[in-house]
Amino acid sequence: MIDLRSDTVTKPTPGMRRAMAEAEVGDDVYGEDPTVNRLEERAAEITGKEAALFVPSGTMGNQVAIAVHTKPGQEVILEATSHIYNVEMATMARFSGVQPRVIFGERGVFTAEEVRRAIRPKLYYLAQTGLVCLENTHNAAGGRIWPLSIAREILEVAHAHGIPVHLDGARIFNASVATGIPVSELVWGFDSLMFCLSKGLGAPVGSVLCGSREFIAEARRVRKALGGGMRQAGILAAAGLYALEHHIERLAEDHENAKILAQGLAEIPCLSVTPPETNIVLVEILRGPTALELAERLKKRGVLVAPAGAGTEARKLRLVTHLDVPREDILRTIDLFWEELRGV
Ligand code: TLP
Repeated sequence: MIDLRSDTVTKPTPGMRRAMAEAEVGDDVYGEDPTVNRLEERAAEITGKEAALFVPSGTMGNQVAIAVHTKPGQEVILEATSHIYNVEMATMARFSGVQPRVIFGERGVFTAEEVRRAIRPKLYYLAQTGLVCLENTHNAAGGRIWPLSIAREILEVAHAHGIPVHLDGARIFNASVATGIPVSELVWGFDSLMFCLSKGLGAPVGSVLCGSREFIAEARRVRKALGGGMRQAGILAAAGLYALEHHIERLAEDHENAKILAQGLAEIPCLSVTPPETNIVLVEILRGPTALELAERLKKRGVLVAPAGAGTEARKLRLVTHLDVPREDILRTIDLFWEELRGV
């Protein structure tokens, strides 16, 4: 099977498995797992933040950040198609008692002026803005890179109002490799960020939350309260450390493959393809089969793709390139699309 549903499907490489098997471990709830400690130190170093915390998933990283930054009854400003708002099961309401205040961005990106307008005036009878969240790269916008200058303007506006800003940086390494801008620069000024080890970086499990020492100390408490205190987690952290050492630069191959895939599919008359900036290709099916039907047909031919958006009539597919999809599989996928859609 050629699995293009997500970069979350990557399996640990032999080298990564060896690193996991050989990891030195201890009880991380006591702070005694040397490999987890090393991963957290390395993550802090790469992102230029004071401290970091290994968490089981991106969702937990984001939600712990929201819980630490906000108070119940506040609002969180974020984009309408962001992962935190759209795909995290209203967890901010469930666990933090806050409500989203959504801005409809232009392909996932909103402006500092829109943020300024969405910030609530300091009136005692209004919900107060507790946090602003951005997402880089923006998943639903097809792996779009947040323009750094706009991010910096938003940081300035939010901070001028005393409001912290969290970055869902699940794929921040894709943004860094694609732009050549170091991660520490892309996340500069953010009060916290989460990045995923288990997406394009290829680790089996885990994300890292980064921020100030004080923020991470509190995040550690919230992670434990949510059931995210892990014990001999060094086995997983070893995979993360391996990924940070061996799998960052190679993301460029995924980006190149995404471009080739997008160019190939764009030649099929019934498809409209958004040119990818990183490793996510969004394809709209202009006529013929629905996304679900085409995905089913491709599955029978050995290619897995994900219908994007809800509903049986949805007409968008998402294809994500990653470490387990070599160039020949990309070319084969284009051929199979042609075979299914010729004459449509
Ligand atoms: N994204 C997954 C699905 O949930 C859609 C995927 O296949 O892309 N932030 C962003 C931007 C994400 O894309 C994801 C996962 C998360 C957070 C959550 O990470 P996990 O799945 O580890 O909780």
